[in-house]
Amino acid sequence: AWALAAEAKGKTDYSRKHEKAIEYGTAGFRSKAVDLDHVLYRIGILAALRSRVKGATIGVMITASHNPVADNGVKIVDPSGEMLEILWETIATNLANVKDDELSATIIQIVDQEKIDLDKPASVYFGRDTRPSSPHLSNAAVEGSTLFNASVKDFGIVTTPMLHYFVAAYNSNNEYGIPTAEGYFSKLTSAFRAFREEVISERGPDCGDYTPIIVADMANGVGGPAMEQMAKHLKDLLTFEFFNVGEGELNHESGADYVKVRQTLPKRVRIKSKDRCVSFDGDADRIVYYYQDQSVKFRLLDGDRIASLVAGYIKNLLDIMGMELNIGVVQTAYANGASTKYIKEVLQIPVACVHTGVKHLHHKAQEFDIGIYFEANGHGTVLFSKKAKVLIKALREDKRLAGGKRSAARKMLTFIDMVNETTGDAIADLLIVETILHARAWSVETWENCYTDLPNRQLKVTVKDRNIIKVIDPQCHIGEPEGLQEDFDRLIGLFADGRAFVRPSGTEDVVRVYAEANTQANADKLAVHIAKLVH
Ligand code: 16G
Ligand code: ZN
Repeated sequence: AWALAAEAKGKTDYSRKHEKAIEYGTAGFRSKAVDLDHVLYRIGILAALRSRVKGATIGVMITASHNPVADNGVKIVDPSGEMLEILWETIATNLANVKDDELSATIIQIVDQEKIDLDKPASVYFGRDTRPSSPHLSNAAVEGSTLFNASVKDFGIVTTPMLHYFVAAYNSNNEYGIPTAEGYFSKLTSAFRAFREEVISERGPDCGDYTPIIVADMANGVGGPAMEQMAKHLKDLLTFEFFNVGEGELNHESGADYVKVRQTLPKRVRIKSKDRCVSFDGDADRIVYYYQDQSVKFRLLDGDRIASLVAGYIKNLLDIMGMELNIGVVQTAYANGASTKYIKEVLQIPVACVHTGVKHLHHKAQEFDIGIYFEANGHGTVLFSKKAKVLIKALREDKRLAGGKRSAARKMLTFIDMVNETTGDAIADLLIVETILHARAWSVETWENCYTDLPNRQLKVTVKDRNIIKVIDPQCHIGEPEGLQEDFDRLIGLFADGRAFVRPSGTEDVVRVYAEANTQANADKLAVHIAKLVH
């Protein structure tokens, strides 16, 4: 171990060239790409160690998602495709920040503390996004893993959710799927096709207001090449018109984050009124829908809308099956109040609220038999417990039951094959939404008519130290500075349907403000006043 650790330190290409501290946050390490050489190299080493601790393949994804092209980042994928365990986030942060002189000793310390047997085999899967800095950073990580005798497999440019899938599939001995791009596309698209056939055999080919044409903004990210492959599998069922595929700067004036935050069309996209449009983010783990209505007004259908659509449909299938499963929706404080009300009161499904960050939503969703989670920004998926899967399978096989019930069970099971249960996945989520719209014979407008969003506004405030603000619960009530929450409450009380909160961002040096109220003017006003109180 000492010999390896000494050799690790010796790689001067990957020495630490600056003193900036970096933290393994909710989305892994993120920073300017030029500052990341040593971090990636060290993460490669850490992945090789982690693989031995778990006795399984570990994933390393090089991406900075929706951030500007000059940024980059990395995150580790744990064996069943989930995010890195919290304790190891701290280990990763420490390893990334130690001085070159301390590198060997830190590695030895991890090896000792975690009782790692370096003679055991290790295996690491790599994937990366379309950033120009990604191949170089990927090489750095691969070198780290290779030095520590891991067998490495580099999938090249793939979506983040695909890498999660590969890791989960391989570690499940192919039970979850075949760990190749072809395995991924064929799993999802076969399920999509089977579902359609089930629906058509029941009600005939007429699909009412549903049209199979989708305008797709890929933000010049990994979604472009992946979706083009996916589209080939389904060319008889879905027609795509792609924009921002390999023709401009990544995430620049396009993509899910741009569309959601600015509430406007991405650039370089040409659409007609009522075209159903989607935007992915740079690593294709987020999706939002939108269209332009007759008066050329931009209409957004974000993660909250997807959650409500999916929850409503699943509830419907469960009702047909006569099955009492414990189903729930998980949201954050950013969820539009109207969506929460709709899910609770109209769909009669419980809603849990958790802190921002995918891992919080994912963990909470695991508490339900069927947990549906989406952040308003378009990241989300559906999780099914073992119990749910076993019960639904039993129902499908029960020949005494009425055909309708068994058909609903077949639909649920193909639905499960279509979702990516490891993480939010723009491609899988697109297939889910298209499946439900087709099954319901809905246009994007019918979907939107389920409820009316409360007007809302988001702002950023730059302050000296954003961490002075401490939120004490998922609703983002303020614990410190003392008295600030009372000031907020007085202000919010003056607005009909008013709700507002602030939280320090985990990814930018700003405090984020969110406000909603009965009118856009009031939401704007409330946001501005709240921002002033923070200043
Ligand atoms: C990260 C999170 C995302 C969250 C966002 C909030 C993951 C994989 N991603 O991108 O879930 O919505 O941070 O950013 O956890 P903020 O803290 O800057 O508002
Ligand atoms: Zn992303």
